[in-house]
Amino acid sequence: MIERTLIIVKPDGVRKGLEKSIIRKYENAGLRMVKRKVLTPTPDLLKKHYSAHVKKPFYPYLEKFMSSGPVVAMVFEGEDAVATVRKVTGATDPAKADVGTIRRDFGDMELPDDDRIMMNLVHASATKEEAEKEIKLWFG
Ligand code: FUP
Repeated sequence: MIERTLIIVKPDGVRKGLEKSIIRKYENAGLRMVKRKVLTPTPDLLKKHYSAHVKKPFYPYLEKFMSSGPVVAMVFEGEDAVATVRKVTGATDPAKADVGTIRRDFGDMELPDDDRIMMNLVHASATKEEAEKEIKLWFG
């Protein structure tokens, strides 16, 4: 089924100049970018985006990291876009992500500024429902 999903190149991905390489990974998986915008997310937007995590002990560090600079929010479209994007993105912890995935190939073994959060280059919607909600939140 043709679907749409949300990708966010996080501040670490932008600072490392990885936007184009990341886009190419998704394009090589047969998807195309249909929306793109650059912004520095506000705490209010992040609390909505990470509503499932907002009460967790690591959340303040996650918010600080995600609002530390510009991110690139994008919508990708294609066959089974949600699952395809998650596969190409790789596991949450870059050290556990499969070879060939974005988080593994472009991630590094450096310790993050704050060791309580994982800086893993991209966010990708986990389910079709989450994708629809997140696209509305980030693109209105
Ligand atoms: P993912 O769906 O792979 O982005 O991962 P989650 O929704 O589980 O987590 C969202 C973000 O919170 C991750 F990208 C990294 C961060 N996180 C941590 O830093 N530590 C944790 O224990 C869990 C999540």
